[in-house]
Amino acid sequence: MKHTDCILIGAPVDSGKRRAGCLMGPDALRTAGLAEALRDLGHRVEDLGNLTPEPYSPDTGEGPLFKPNETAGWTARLIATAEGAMTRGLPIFLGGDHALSLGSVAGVTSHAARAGRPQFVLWLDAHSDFHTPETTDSGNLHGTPLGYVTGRSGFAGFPPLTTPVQQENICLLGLRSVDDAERAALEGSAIRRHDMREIDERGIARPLGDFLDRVAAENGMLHVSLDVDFLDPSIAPAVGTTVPGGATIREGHLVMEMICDSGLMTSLDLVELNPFLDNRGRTAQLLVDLTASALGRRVFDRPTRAFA
Ligand code: Z70
Ligand code: MN
Ligand code: MN
Ligand code: MN
Repeated sequence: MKHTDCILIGAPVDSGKRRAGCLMGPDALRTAGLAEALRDLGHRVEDLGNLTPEPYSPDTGEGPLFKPNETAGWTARLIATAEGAMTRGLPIFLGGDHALSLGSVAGVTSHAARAGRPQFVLWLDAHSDFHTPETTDSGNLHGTPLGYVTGRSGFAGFPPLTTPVQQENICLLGLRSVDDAERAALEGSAIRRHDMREIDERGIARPLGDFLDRVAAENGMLHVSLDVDFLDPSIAPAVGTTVPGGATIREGHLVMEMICDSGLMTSLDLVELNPFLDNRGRTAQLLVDLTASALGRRVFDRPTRAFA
């Protein structure tokens, strides 16, 4: 097993939606033993502590968007931090809500462009998060990161995007809540998308395996963005937007084990954990266990692989 330099980056972003609590996410993940779990697997772990947003003008509360200026400040800080961390190891962004991915994904993609490699993104989420500030009904910017990083218009006031992620390099897995405007935009896009019906019919390993094969064939960098609501709320209750019918513990671990076996992951987000809503820390603990699976924890030393 290859040893990795893991860089933990606390990103207590809570401006992406109205219900507060994700700001406690990074410390809940630390309390659940994330660094220790990774060190036990033989990895080096450095914890940068918690970031703050770059200075921003106070949000007035006017207009349809919730806290756009604060989120833009976070985006600027996260782009710079992600670019720097990518030169030193594998950054793990400890959220924070999914608005943090405007910055984490834009930053790692800018690094990949400089390295001359294509950036791929695996989005594990009940939602497609493909809104723009012009299409969102809720005004919640955690529903917009994939709109921003693919270069959709409407993000005035946000850092200009240096390198958009190519639509065909994005794979959405776990979808079961997509708004009308997002569905229309996705259907006109080359983004790969797999809803829970497809996962029920085909299993989760085949769509994921096909995507990982493409990343490998193109020598791509792979960013994995894990939203807690990818998982079923019965096993991961600590999330503001619970959507029934999510991934099981076994599907979650299988996804992470396949990612590990591929050797392709270059950065990771753990987002939308709201410890205020957790049940004795079980959601935070599950995220730690899933991260350990993505970085080499397994039942047997030699992996078994049912799907060739
Ligand atoms: C909805 C919106 C969302 C995460 C909820 C929900 C977006 N599409 N994203 N939870 N992670 O408000 O735009
Ligand atoms: Mn999300
Ligand atoms: Mn979600
Ligand atoms: Mn909406």
